[in-house]
Amino acid sequence: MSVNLRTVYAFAREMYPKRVNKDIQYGTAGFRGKAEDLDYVMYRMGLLATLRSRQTNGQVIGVMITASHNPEPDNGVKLIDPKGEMLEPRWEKLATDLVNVSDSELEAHVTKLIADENISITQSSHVFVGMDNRYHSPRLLKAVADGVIALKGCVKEFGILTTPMLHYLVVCANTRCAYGMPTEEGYYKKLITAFEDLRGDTLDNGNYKNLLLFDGANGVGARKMLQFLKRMKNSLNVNVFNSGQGKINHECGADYVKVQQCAPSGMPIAEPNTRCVSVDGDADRVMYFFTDENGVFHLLDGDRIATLIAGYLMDMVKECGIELNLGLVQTAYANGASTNYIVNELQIPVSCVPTGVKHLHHKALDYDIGVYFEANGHGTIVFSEKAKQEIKDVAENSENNQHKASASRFLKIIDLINETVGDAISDMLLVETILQAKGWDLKQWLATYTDLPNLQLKVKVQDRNVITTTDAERVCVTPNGLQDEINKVVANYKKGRSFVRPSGTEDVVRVYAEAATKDEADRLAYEVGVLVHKMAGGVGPEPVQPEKKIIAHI
Ligand code: 16G
Ligand code: MG
Repeated sequence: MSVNLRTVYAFAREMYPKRVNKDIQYGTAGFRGKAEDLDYVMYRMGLLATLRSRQTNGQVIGVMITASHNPEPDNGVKLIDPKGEMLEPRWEKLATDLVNVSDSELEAHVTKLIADENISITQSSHVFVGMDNRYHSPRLLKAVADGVIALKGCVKEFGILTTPMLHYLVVCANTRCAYGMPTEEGYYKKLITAFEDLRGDTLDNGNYKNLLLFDGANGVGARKMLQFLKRMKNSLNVNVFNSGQGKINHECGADYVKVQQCAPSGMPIAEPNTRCVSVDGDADRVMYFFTDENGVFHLLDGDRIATLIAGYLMDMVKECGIELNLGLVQTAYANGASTNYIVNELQIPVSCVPTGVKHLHHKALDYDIGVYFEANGHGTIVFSEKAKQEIKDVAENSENNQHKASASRFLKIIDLINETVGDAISDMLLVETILQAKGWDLKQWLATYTDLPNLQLKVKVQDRNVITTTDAERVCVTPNGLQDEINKVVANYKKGRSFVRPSGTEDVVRVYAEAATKDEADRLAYEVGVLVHKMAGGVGPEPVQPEKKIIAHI
């Protein structure tokens, strides 16, 4: 097979010209921006995915078109590596370079990339493409597909998918179906079978009631939840809201609920204490919440979900009569109270890593059972082959009937989990399973520990990269002296903790602060915000004093 690279240039010039001169960067969430500026980016990511597939001996690479929790006019693209992981960092850099060359340099650039990476152009290549339900996604999907075709690669379009579904499909295809069938039906079947087996016939249990209000963020999560319900035997009573009539993520979805600390629009006022759940626009984040009888809103975020799951899996390991090393991975954003609870009450080891799914996922692989969650609701659990094998052995061969039964249940739990990446629907089905098993309502879950009050601020600076950090972003290295000043301020607050880091998705520096009371957390965030503004080249006004009402931003 020969590939005429002139078609690469011809397509670019005729159909996907680069009209944007500003350089862009493949960040933690791939490329994101206004949809009308992204056609050339998509086309070039089609090229890159094809080359990555060839470089990995023809394994399937995923390309997801979504801007996740961003507003409707935005879109974006993320590449998925063969094992279902985020694109390797070295290739992120290649993606950035490829997107920023001019149209006339493109052909030569691709030729050089092929030579540098030693890519065999005769190697077959496979690219799976999925998209969210934004109205511009189909146009952008076509651009990705044309990129693949320009390099004579093989493209399979799956249409509208959640991001985690595409991760699942990539892994299934690359493991020759060992992880499941590489089809949308295969995905539903795997999760629903496990969930319904675990759920049994008695749906209500203790304070656990079989009713859930689901906020689909007007995104793909809503559509796919409805597909789940069509295929389920009434095992979970879900009322779906924000199912696509409104704008994606507009006053709804997991990010809105977390940042605004309030219930989304588009949902009825439910009976007090009704269990509610929100997912984000591409359904890879999940948040639980409820409003109590006094009208007070309560959020159960990624930290809570992580503690619930880790505690439950720890018990399951014991019930199987085996020993496995289970650990939890968090970021600096995890509430200090959740970390205390995990370490001191649950006695589970915790690691802290920099923000971004790839860091959490990678660290979680160090454990036999690695639970990872960001406070924003993105997370999952990964099991080592050893863990799976030991549980399977007990399920098949143990002479202790209790161990055997627990291990069989454990295997179903593993099937219910989308190990490839955080999956809002799979996580939700797991939380439902655990709450049902414990007979808990959300109040009981909330009572496990009390969050420390906290606040996040963003500070605009000339160049956010002047802030560099170490120790999983908890310590600021530059500008010189900033960390010392932060330490001095933090020392004045009971249970005070604060850190600053440059955002990977926005042109701002983020400030996080927590302390014993809400007022103190607000004041600490403000004081650290002012330090950043002063010492890191702040532009625009200083952060506003808490007395003048700070609005929380994440
Ligand atoms: C991206 C990351 C998410 C992280 C967030 C932080 C992935 C797939 N997503 O959405 O994990 O929490 O960025 O944003 O890695 P920030 O750098 O702007 O704070
Ligand atoms: Mg998302």
